[in-house]
Amino acid sequence: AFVENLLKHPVFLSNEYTTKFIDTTPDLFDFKKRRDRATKILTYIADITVNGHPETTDRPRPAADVKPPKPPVKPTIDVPSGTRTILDASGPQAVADWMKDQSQLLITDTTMRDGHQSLLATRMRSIDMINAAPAYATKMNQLFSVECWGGATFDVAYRFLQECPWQRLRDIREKMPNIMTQMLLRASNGVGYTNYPDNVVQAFVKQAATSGVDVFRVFDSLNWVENMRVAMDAVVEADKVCEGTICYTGDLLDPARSKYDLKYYVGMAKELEAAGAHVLGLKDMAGLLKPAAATALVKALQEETDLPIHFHTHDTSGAAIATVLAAANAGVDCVDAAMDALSGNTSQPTLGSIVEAMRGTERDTGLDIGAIRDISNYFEQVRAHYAAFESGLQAPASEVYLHEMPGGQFTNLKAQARSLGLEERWHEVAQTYADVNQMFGDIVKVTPSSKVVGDMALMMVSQNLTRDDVENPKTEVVFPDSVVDMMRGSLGQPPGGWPKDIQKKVLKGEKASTERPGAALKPVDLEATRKDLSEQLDGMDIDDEDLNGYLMYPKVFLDYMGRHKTYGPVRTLPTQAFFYGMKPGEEIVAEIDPGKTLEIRMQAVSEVNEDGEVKVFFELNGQPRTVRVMNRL
Ligand code: BTN
Ligand code: 3PY
Ligand code: ZN
Repeated sequence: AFVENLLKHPVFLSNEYTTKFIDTTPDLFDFKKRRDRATKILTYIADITVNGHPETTDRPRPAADVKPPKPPVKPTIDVPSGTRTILDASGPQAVADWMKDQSQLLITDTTMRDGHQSLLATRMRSIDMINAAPAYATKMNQLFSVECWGGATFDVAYRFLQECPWQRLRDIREKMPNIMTQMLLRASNGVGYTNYPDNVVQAFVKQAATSGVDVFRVFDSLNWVENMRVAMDAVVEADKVCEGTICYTGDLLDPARSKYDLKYYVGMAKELEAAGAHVLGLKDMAGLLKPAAATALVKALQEETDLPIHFHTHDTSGAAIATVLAAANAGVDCVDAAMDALSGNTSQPTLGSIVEAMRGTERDTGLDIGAIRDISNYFEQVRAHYAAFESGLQAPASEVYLHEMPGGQFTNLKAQARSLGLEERWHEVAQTYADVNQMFGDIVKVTPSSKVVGDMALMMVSQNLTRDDVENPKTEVVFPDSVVDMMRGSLGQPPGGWPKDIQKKVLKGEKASTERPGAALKPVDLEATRKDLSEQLDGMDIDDEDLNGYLMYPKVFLDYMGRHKTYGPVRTLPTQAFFYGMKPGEEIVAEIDPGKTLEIRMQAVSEVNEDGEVKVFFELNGQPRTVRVMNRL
């Protein structure tokens, strides 16, 4: 074993060693069986081939003849300049000024974040994004930004996709250096579901900026600007674009929903401007903003603030493009859209169709429809691999104006309802979600407040409770923990505060806080946490990305690291192999380091032996390799 270690030691191989090398290189004596990355990846493939992937078992399968997606061809030209060129040369205020000065309708492509979050349960893998990035860089350089990080993608990457979200960001950034990347940040809730201490939010923003985020869309799930300042200040401090964001809810033109009227939104916009936003985000997460309301709202926001406006919506109703065009005609500076193949329904409106609608007008986007088709055709092939995560949603529906569920929550809640046996009662869930909203005082519903409303609605439907039952002081109700927490003030304050009666019933005498939640949370000792984490991981060096991942999601991160030790860099596998393993005779390539590729050929799978083990025979870069795995079925 010693000689083996010596012969493969990089210093030994480099010939740059002295006679002291053996004495000063203790790892030569490290004979613990450390499996190499190739063996780990083969173990993963063997395991999935034999046992299946837990997330795709019992779900619809991709078509039998599905082909690996062919990345869009990128022209052999130098990477042209894009918005990132402006940010790097002149800073975030220059980006904002430029947005206002130019006349094109700017577009953010959301395919790599909200698009798949809203259509495919956030399951798109990094490799499928990174393969599109060079084509974006060369053919889509007129985009304002590419939203490719934040929201639910952070958690899902570690938890379900067995990949590091930071690496995704760095890889996209490297392959698409000229267009600004964009992330969705839930202000003090970071990319999680609860308030974090201020210094954790600050450290997270700093790291995201360092790893490659250019535009931070910062929102609060109750529209409480007080709870956004820490995150916004950190973005400004990092010299990145701070998009202070209003979440739109209700119906601007309905006098019966006067809580969220023009005055309310203009007031919030002014607060965000005063708080240092470079850009004003208008986030219509459920797709409730109707065309006429968009006209009125965009005009008012433009008259009352000096900020460029960036509009985000969802096509759940099928009417989103009408709203986008109304906003564009009213002078909105930038709009969000998803590549055609990942657009529509609960996702963003269709990028190519917006480009065509604007063509030849004063606000022509300048984007190349041929390039859009190439990239969309690629994503169409990508999407075919994620059949297991499709929601089965058949059509847009005006019911969204009743329930007001965010696009990112809709299919999720529907799946949760299914798992509780409430699928046939979905329309009741939708009505109850609306009732809960009114009972809670008509609040903004977006992660995490939307999850709280969803938890309550599912509880009520499954226990056959109506709003009257819940509000009746004589009825005993066991509220979900998330509801108790929200009424306590842990997510902050909604406009006008919580309705007193329901709050009293939920809290059973416990006192609620009206302070900013972060003010009550002790700062985390970052270096002590790093040390503690290192000890939990056998003394591994913990860099700032890992530390911040752990601070957001301690358990999810540790589970990820544990699996990483067993399975290695599985992010490099093609999606088909990742979710379904391989078939005898099949061959794939995985690039585990730049230029270091594994050519993997699956030869055969043995019968199960009496110990329940299966042997899987591979050829790895031409050499035979056998892996044993347990048959767990
Ligand atoms: C520079 O060269 O310093 C900045 C160039 C920026 C070009 C931007 S990218 C989006 C927009 N659309 C265009 O066609 N050009 C600008
Ligand atoms: C998220 O926070 O993940 C959202 O998409 C909210 O719209
Ligand atoms: Zn959204």
